[in-house]
Amino acid sequence: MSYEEIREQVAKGNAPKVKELTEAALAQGTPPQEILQEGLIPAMDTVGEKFQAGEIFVSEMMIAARAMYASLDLIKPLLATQQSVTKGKAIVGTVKGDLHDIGKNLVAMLMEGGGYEVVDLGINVPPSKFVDAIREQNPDIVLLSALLTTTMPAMEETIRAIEAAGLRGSIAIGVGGAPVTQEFAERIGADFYAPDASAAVSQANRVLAGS
Ligand code: B12
Repeated sequence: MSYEEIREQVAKGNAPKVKELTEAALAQGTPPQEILQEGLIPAMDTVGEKFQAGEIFVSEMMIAARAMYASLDLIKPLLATQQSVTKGKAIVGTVKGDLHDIGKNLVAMLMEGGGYEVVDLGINVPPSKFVDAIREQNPDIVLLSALLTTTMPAMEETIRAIEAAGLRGSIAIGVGGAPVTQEFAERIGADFYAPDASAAVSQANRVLAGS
């Protein structure tokens, strides 16, 4: 098993092969975190770039994503049990109007792998649902994902709703997704932005450590 092989098979969308390679890697004692970081995430990055360049269609992108999930399904339970003490609780969700969840799921997964307890609210999450979840779950961090320029304003709406509910002080808010930038994050009053899932974990660590 090599990571290159996993990346190639994810990009090709060969779910049974990806599952087989993941099983073999795990049987050899490969850390699940590494399969995610070295195999799945770079594979999906490449697929996204190819799509943007017009080299592949959405259908091929979706088939690649399905292959990625064939591996993620095996890795996820292992990531969650690796850590015995949690660093904190995070709520994640894709904002209102937005149905993209591949990136959000990767962030959720790496946060779990990084020692956080994660509550995933799913896609198309209205501001009121984030507010209710914060009341119920009492998280340390709230992570908002958006993949469309037209749903970026829903991130700001969500932050304003959290403020209006008087809950802003107790949590750190992180934002991300392909169209989101550091500058946008600052403008809407988020605590941090990260360009990818592993940076999301280090930013969460940094913000919670108060540095
Ligand atoms: C897959 C996909 C879809 C799938 C989504 C399936 C799913 N379950 O997610 C489907 C086919 C449903 C879809 C639909 C649409 N899509 Co689409 N889609 C994509 C595509 C090809 C890939 C997105 C993706 O998953 N990338 C891979 C992941 C791993 O990357 P990522 O999401 O960016 O996440 C990473 C980082 O951004 C970051 N991150 C993500 N979230 C967060 C959150 C936090 C807090 C942090 C810190 C970090 C972070 O970490 C992640 C991992 O490293 C992109 C093109 C692209 N190259 O981005 C278009 C794209 C996003 N879609 C687009 C459009 C226009 C649409 C539609 C409107 C199409 C239509 N006309 O119907 C609909 C909208 C539906 C809706 N209401 O949401 C446009 C958006 C244009 C724009 N600027 O707004 C894009 C850019 C394509 C394009 N070039 O035109 N889409």
